[in-house]
Amino acid sequence: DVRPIARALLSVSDKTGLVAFAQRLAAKGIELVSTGGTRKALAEAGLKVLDVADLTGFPEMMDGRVKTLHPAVHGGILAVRDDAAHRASMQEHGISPIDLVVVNLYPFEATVARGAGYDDCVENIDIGGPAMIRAAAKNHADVAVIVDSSSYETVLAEIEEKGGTTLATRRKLAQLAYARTATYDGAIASWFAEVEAKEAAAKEAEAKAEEVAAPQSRVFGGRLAEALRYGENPHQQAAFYVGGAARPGVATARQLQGKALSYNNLNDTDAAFEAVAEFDPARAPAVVIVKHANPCGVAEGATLVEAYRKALACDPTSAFGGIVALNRTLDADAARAIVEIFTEVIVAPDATEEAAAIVGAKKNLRLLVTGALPNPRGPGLAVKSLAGGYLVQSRDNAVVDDMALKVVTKRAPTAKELADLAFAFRVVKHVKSNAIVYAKDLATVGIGAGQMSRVDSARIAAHKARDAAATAGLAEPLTKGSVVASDAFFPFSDGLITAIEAGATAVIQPGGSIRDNDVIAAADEAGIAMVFTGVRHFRH
Ligand code: 93A
Repeated sequence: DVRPIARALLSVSDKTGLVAFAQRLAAKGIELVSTGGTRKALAEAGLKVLDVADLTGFPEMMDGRVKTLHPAVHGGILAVRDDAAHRASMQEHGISPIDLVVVNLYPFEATVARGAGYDDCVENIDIGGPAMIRAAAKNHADVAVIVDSSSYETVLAEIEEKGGTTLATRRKLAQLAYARTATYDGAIASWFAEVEAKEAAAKEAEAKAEEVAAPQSRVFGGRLAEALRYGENPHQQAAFYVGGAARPGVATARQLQGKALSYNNLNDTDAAFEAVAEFDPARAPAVVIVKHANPCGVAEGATLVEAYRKALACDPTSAFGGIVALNRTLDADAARAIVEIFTEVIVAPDATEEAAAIVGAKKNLRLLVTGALPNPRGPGLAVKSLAGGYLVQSRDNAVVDDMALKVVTKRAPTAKELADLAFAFRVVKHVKSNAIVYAKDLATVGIGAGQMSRVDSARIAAHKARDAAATAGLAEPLTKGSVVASDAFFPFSDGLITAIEAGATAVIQPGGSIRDNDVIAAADEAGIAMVFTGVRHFRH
């Protein structure tokens, strides 16, 4: 039952061990036939090898989809050698027997595994290869089939020792062959199922998102930008709609890297970028770090990296896992500093190639570029839903530089205090009410947000500043010698007194309380300077 081998057909995608194997076949006087790439590899190694096209009289065609699918190939594999009628057919049609088929398939599984696109996966479904493998395995009585380079040695050994392959070996090879084509087709079927499941899930998410946001889009227009995985909490459905006047920011940003943004990421990134847009990039580089939609550090600096370090120093504990917004093109120095701690999102008008590469080393960190900064004075609508309806208002586009500041105390602020006061008031606009912001040297040093009582916000901000000082190993709290901003008037002097106790030397606030006189008297008594803006910055 030893079958000699006169001709071998080799057609392999994985060319591991191919040349050495073919050399030993050729040494036994076996004629080699190959498809394009395999033939090229063998010819380059100096082997004499026929082209399948020489057998079929057809060139490879249709991007290689049809190369071996021809009677000259399949007749040569399938013909039963001791059947006279089969031999007559070969004779009649000029078909020569193929005694060894060596085929490994287009790398479908690897193509799917590397996340290739749909068309790429489809193109890697091998048709001619499995056809030859199954044909040769069927005709194992006469033909040997190899589907994996791990079988090369066994077959060579038999050829070299016995002058051909034994039936036992050919049966074993046939078994391996069908196992391989079964696994291969299994992988293809699984892939189709996976594609279908993914499409169904995406459709379902989109439908849910449509349902959630349909009333909103009816009222405000806009188009569905993205069905989000969930809302503020995992049990809430959510969608991101964009529309209305184009304003550079989250809605127009290009995401250069990182996984998809969540509902909370989008909300926080918007808050951070709107806040940093208050800082004119022509004046100085500025950085805002946001956590839960509130700034936890804001600073201007001589460079972006300096601004970032100053902003981070305000509340390094809260900055962990935060959103960092910059008012200028992200540069390499700033990028290096930002990636030192865990950050969720970086958003900037642009990023240098080097900076993008540094951020690129952190796979999950998202980098968004917006192309521009929005105009803080620009118009726009702010929308809030309530049970059974919506509240709509024009956005808060008041800017401290446009306000007529009124000194109400005996002492007027110094130039340095005045710069810090304007800075603090710029920040306080972006802090949830009640908002208290301590600032020094154009950096926040304490931020109190979202308290029901203003005096609590003043206390919390001072308390956080003490913590930050302790972390940094400083003897004095950072609020010492700072200025303080309040988003709305102090209704009583207690809030102001708390700020004075924390070390503030100047105050900026809207004014307008019926007890303004008490508050002014408390300021004068402490010798601190106070200015009224006449403009309130509530944000709830
Ligand atoms: O596109 S195919 O399904 N059509 C064919 O007729 C065919 N014949 C062999 N793929 C076909 N093959 C496959 O080409 C083999 O299974 C092997 O994986 C590959 C080898 O091509 P090359 O020799 O050009 O590298």
